[in-house]
Amino acid sequence: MPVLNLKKREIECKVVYYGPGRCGKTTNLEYTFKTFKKQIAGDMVSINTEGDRTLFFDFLPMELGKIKGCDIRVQLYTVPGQVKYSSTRKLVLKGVDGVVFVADSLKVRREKNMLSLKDLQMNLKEYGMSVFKIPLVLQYNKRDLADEGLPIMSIEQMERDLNRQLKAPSFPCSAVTGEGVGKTLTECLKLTLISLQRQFKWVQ
Ligand SMILES: Nc1nc2c(ncn2[C@@H]2O[C@H](COP(=O)(O)OP(=O)(O)OP(=O)(O)O)[C@@H](O)[C@H]2O)c(=O)[nH]1
Ligand SMILES: [Mg+2]
Repeated sequence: MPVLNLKKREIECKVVYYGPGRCGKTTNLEYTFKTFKKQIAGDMVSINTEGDRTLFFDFLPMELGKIKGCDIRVQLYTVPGQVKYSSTRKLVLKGVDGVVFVADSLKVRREKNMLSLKDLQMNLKEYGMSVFKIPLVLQYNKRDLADEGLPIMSIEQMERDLNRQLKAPSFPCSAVTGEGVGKTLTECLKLTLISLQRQFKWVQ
């Protein structure tokens, strides 16, 4: 749910990076933090990590300018992808306005991608939301691993596995090189803001 503060003329919304463990959610946020300085409104905060594993969440605040005289603030979050942190994932998803689903292109992660998407669908459902209706973008991450000779899935296969019914915008990406990171986020923000404008169409 976006939060509207009419007194301060501010709209605050939340975008969550979801996906299986080690798919690259935190790396997306780190790249965004390094690269999109103009829109970043504070430090990136990682709450409770163990090595490069997220145990709670990462957080990055952004400011996107104004719509109808209201400042638009977006908070980016990542969930912990490891299966055992199911309740934390659900908690982080609370009040979400837009989702980037990060899938791992490695062939060995195929099943994990599909399970995580199912998990997203279930958690949204428990908050009365639908994966088919929420602003959603899919990211096929780690495309660079093909250059290292590692077996990755084709885009067609990932589309079949994850996007046949959703028909969400999807982007090939490498969160380490940054290729596709900005495009993914921009599309998700665009969809989120369109949905926000619909919800706040009465704001003068
Ligand atoms: N080659 C390559 N490695 C990547 C890419 N994205 C992430 N990684 C690596 O994959 C590992 C896991 O990345 P994270 O960003 O920590 O993954 P995560 O999705 O946040 O994982 P959890 O916090 O456990 O849910 C790290 O070693 C990253 O450097 C990518 O696009 N290409
Ligand atoms: Mg992480």
